[in-house]
Amino acid sequence: MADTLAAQIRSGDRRALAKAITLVESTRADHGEQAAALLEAVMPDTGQSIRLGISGAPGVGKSTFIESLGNYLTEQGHRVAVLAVDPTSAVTGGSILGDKTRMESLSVNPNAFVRPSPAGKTLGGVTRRTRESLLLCEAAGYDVIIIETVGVGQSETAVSDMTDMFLLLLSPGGGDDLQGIKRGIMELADLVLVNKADGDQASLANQTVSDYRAALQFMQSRTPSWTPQVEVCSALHNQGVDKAWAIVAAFCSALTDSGELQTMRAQQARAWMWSETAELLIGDLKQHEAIKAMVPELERAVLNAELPATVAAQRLIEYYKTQG
Ligand SMILES: Nc1nc2c(ncn2[C@@H]2O[C@H](COP(=O)(O)OP(=O)(O)O)[C@@H](O)[C@H]2O)c(=O)[nH]1
Ligand SMILES: [Mg+2]
Repeated sequence: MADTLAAQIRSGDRRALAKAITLVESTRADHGEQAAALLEAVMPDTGQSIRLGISGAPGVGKSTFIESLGNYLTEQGHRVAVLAVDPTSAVTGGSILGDKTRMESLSVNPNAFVRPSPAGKTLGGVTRRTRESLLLCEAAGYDVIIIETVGVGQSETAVSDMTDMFLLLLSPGGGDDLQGIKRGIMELADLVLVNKADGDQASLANQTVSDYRAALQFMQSRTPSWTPQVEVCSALHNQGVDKAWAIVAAFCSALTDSGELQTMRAQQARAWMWSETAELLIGDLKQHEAIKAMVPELERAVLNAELPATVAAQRLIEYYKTQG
C-alpha cells in the first residue's frame, strides 16, 4: 500500500499526492501507521526543493504575492507547491489564511499544487502535518515549496524551523514606528518585501524600505553568509516579483556554498525528531486508562494551588513508568 502510493506520488500523480496528504493529516491510529510507512518510502526522494516561508499580517498581500510568484516560477519551468500553517485552524477551527483570495489562477495551474492549512487541535499538530506534507510534495517533484503563515502567534517560528528562507511581507508605512513591529519576526526575516508599492502608495513604500534597511543594520542576521535584504514589490501588478526570486536564488546559493543550508536542515530534522518524540510520548501517556483516572484529582489539586504543577507532573511520569 505505502509502496504503491509512493510510486504514484513519484510519478507526479496529483490525486495520489492529495490522498497522501489527507493520510498524514488524519488522526486515526491506523492512518498514522500507513502515513509513517509512506514517509519512509518517499524519504530518498525528498530534500531537493527550495523551502520558502512567507509571513505577513492579514491583508498585506500574501496570497496575491504567492500567486504572482507561483505563476512566474511555473513559467520558468519550476513546479510549485503551496502549503499553509494557520494558527487559527488550531484554535477556532476557522481560518485566517483561507480568506477571499484563494489563489484562483495558481490553483488551476497544472504545475502548481495549492493545499490549505490542515485543521488541528494544537499549533504543534498543524505544524507537524505541514512538515510531512512538505516531504510528500518534494517526493512528487515540486522544486519550490512555499509555506504561508500569518503574522500572529508562534507560527512564524514554527515555519522558520521547517524552511530554508523566511520572507516577510509588509505594507507601506509604519517605517517610522519600528518599535511597533514585532522585533522577533523581523529577526527571522532573510528578505523583507514592502508590498503594494504602486499608485499613490509607491513613494511611501520606498520610504518604508529605507527605514527598514536602516533598522535592519542594528539586527543580528541569522547566518554569517547572508545579510537580510529589503525591497519593494507590487504583487498585484507583478512588479518586483522577479527581483524577489533572484534574491531567493542568491540566498540559496550563498548558504549552499557555505555548507550552512545542509547544516541547518540537519539541525531542523534533529529538532523535529525530539518534538515528535515529545508529542508521541504525551499522546501515549494521555491514553493510559490508569493515568486518565489519576488526572482529575491531580488537576483539581493544581487548580486549587494545593499541589505544585511540577510535583503533579512528576507523579504522572512516575506512575507512567511503572505501567510499562
Ligand atoms: N494596490 C495593491 N493591492 C494589493 C497588492 N497586493 C495585494 N493587494 C490587495 O490587498 C488585499 C489583500 O490581499 P491578500 O493577498 O488577500 O492578502 P493576505 O491576507 O495577506 O493573503 C486584496 O484586496 C489585494 O487585491 C499590491 O501589490 N498592490
Ligand atoms: Mg491570504
